[in-house]
Amino acid sequence: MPNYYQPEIETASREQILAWQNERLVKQVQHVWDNVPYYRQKMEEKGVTPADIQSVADLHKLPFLTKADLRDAYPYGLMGKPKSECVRIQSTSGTTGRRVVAFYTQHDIDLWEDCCARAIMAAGGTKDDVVQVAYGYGLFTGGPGLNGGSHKVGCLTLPMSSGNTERQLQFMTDLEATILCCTPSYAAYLAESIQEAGLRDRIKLKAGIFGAEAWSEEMRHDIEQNLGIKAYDIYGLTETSGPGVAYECSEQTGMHINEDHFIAEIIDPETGEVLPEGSKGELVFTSITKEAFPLLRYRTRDICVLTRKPCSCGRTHVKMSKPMGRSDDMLIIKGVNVFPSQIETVLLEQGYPANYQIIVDRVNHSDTLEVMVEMAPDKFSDSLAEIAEQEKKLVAALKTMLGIYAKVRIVSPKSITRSEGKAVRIIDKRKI
Ligand code: DLL
Repeated sequence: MPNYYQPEIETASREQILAWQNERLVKQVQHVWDNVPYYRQKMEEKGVTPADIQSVADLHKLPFLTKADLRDAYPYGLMGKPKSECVRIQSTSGTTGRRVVAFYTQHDIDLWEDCCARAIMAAGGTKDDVVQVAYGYGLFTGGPGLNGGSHKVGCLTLPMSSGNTERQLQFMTDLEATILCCTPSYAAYLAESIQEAGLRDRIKLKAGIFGAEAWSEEMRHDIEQNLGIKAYDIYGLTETSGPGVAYECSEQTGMHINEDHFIAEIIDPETGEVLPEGSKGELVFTSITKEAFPLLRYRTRDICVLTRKPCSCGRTHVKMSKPMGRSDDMLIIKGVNVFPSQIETVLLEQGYPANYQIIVDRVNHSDTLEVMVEMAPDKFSDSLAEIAEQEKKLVAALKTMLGIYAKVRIVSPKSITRSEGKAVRIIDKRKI
């Protein structure tokens, strides 16, 4: 069984990584120029030809691609290989506009699964593990990606998909799953259900690989405590193949980006200017090995920071911070920028569970912000005065974090709908 910790790649020198990137980028730009008329036209409009791109240092000359381009080119306009050479599509879980559809050749699937296998190895996975994949299967990339990675590592793979919590717990206990893969919100829900069913002693999990949505350090801490595991972050998006673009190692201080497949840049989301290492900005990816959906300079809308500080795990690939929000998820409330992650941090710091909803509305031409959160089990009270006191404390903590007033409503445990996939946390009625 091959070992998917690939030291010659994952701990390669900076010079070696750059050499791979330079060579692959030049090849990829030519491939796109020859096979993707939509992007070729964008290059021509900017007066750029493949001859202008000789190395990563020239990357900034290329035009950006955005989600709007993906929608314009829907469904086949950005395909880099004929349909006859593609074997799979996956699609985003987006709820508005046209779905984003991504294509894969068998080569693309192999590379994608390699990336997921690296993530599983980095979380301590070996062929002796039993991996419960509780991400959705089907069009969503979570299930198929981790499933393929788990096979490559040689783990016994439980392709559960999301939902049916009772069955998840039965398989988790009977088959003694050791690694759980799902969204962090579903992991929190599973932890809650395990507690309620009194199954904690029968759980053999040692690690979880959680991603696909924003989750705070506080939420990580809670999940780790409640399940008795180490919880690793994993990042990716359908447009770049799916999960496994970046993943955490034992240091848990950010996710290593698979730089032999993707070149990452951080840009100013307003001006598009490339920012130096350590700056906070929008993450942009260029895929340098994908054939069927070879996106160049794709703007993710995710806001984060890149760092090349040496990592204790020995991996040399650049690390991205947890996304601090999406530039298009950022709420502007009364003119103030509010990231949902800031609200989550306050709630968890104050000992509330990660079951909350943020409701934004406009009343009499003025924005309103309301945070609904479930009562913490250890703060349970049926005294209205006591609840009002708790709400007052939260209002003050949110004001300190956000700089604006948020109405707080503490509701009874379990009254906010649980999510089996990505959680729906924001209801912005101003858009409705
Ligand atoms: O969510 C792929 C994935 C599946 C990643 C399973 C990890 C695990 P999309 O549905 O296309 O793909 O959504 C991509 O989700 O741009 C981020 O905004 C968000 N996202 C993904 N991973 C993380 C993470 C999958 N670890 C969008 N932390 C991305 C925060 C994440 N946000």
